[in-house]
Amino acid sequence: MVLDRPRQEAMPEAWSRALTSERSTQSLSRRLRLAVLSSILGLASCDGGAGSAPAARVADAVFRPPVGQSSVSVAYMSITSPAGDRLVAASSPMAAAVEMHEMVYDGAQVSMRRVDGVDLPAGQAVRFEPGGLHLMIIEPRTVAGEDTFPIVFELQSGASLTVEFDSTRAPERSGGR
Ligand SMILES: [Cu+2]
Repeated sequence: MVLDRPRQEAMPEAWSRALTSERSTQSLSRRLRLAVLSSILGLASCDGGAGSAPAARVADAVFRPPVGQSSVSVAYMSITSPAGDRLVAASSPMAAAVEMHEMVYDGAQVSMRRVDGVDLPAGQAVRFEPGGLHLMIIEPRTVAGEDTFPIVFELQSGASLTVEFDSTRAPERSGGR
């Protein structure tokens, strides 16, 4: 997990500016939200280069190790893009492939299928979670002692985003994909 320290140090200044501002309370709340947002953004590392704003914010990034002999595992997250964008690809240096899947409910039948991309409406959290959208990791190479698993996302805007998923949780038991 990469912490963006300059961003975090900028927080108190943003707060004091917000608190001394003579503008409307709407402006105040917007400034406060920006200050809180900037502290959260530090949780996801980004390939966008030093100083540029991350293309999207990722929270609750959890990688579930494969169960038993399975060569496939699953990962979940919540992703929010400040501007309208679209996830168009996912990969990992530690896996043969990463696919975006959705669950399909047809009467009593439940199956999953691969999707080409996932829309990210501006400012709206899109959740990858059990029973819905999820990330399917094909042939993950997990390393003993490592507590994160990297997944790289490509966005339609051209940005790419590297997220370290927490891999310390227990394997998914069954049916959650
Ligand atoms: Cu799947």
